[in-house]
Amino acid sequence: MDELRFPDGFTWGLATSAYQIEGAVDRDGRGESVWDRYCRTPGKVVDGATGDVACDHYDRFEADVDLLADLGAGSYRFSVSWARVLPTGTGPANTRGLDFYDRLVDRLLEHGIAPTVTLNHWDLPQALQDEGGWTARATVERFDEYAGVVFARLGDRVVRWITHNEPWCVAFLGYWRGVHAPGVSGDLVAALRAAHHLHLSHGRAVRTYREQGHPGEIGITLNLAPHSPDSDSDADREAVRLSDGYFNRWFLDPVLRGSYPDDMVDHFSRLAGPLDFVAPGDTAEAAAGIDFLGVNYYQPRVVRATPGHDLGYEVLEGGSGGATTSMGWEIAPGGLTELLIRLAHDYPGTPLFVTENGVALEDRLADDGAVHDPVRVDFLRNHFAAAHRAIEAGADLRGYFVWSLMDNFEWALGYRPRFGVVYVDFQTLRRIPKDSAALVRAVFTRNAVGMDPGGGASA
Ligand code: IFM
Repeated sequence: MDELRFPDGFTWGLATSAYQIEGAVDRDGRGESVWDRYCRTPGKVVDGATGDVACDHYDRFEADVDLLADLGAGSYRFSVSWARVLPTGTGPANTRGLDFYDRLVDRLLEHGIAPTVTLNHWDLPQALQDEGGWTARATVERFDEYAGVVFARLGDRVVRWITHNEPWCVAFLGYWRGVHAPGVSGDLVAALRAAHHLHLSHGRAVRTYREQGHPGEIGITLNLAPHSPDSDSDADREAVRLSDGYFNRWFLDPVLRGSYPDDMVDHFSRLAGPLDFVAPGDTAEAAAGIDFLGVNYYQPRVVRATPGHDLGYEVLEGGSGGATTSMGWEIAPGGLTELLIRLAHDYPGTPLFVTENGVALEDRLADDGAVHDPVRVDFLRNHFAAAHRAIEAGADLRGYFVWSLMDNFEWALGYRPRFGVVYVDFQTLRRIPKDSAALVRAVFTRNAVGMDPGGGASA
């Protein structure tokens, strides 16, 4: 077979997030976010990079929407900056901040591109962090307030909402490992508390959305990964159970089943003490009934039992030793098929979207003025095909968003990893579509991916 056709109505799109592309951090009344503060903390971000300018999308959004249209995107996934809308995280809305997203939504719709909007892609207002951030239960109310303001302004036109992006990263990288904002290190209880408040706030925001009565749909995006043991030993298989519980089930179960997994409650209670921040009824609220689950897939996790490690196991860098990206992530399209089939099996009845998938490479502007990224072309084609295999196996996959529309601020790694299908020259901010942009255009416009190995960017 040399062409894989996707179901009619399948959604194809590209994704970004506010702090990674907007810049304009001090414009039109925007408040400080935890990432502004983290970037200014010496030693936290490679090269001391910040999102102050990023891709200057705030001033260039019209041309960026033209680019999306040129790529044939049916939808665009972007996030709203909480600190633009509520500069201190609460109180009166900043109209000028909301106006920006209003213009962006209208511009997308003029081009026939459906807006998919994430409310929390990590940039919590710093004023709320000063009150404890996601470890404070009051932040649940603040998120619900923020969500309600944004729904009220954009809800008539946004077709798809995502409450949180990758709460695992917010909770465990931000409040335990300290490698993301707000940079809290060594406190597992804080991370578990943060995760719980993210779940609860998700449920509250879903309820608010329903109460406001908008026409679109709402879900959450989780970063998920299939797992395998490094060896057949009982210890490595046990490590897989724990790592899957920590990375996948701790986030899937509350929002889709209304409870935390028993084995992981035992495990975390042994490591961190009683989970007394979980009040009766909380997990039922978290499972507010979503319309879809967003899945961000980048690589599988290969796990080895490691006595003495703080979790009792470690995840092997580079996975099983195959090809890797410039960030050292294993390239494994089969993992996407496995993950989607597992979700369809373990959490039946939930429509799925791949809300992020992509690859960081060291792209360069060539002498011919183009950016040739054959590894990304192959990567995307093989992952699209992997998604197609999952659909054939019964997964209810409704859409696929490529990360990312353009090179951008890759958090603590600064601007070195390039994920875009559009190259950004960070000196001039010029956008140059890479070869992979041609593949994306061909696949998006034909709703099919060609698997002819010599086919390059052909659909
Ligand atoms: O850039 C990030 C994005 O913000 C969240 N998901 C993973 C991407 C690549 O690391």
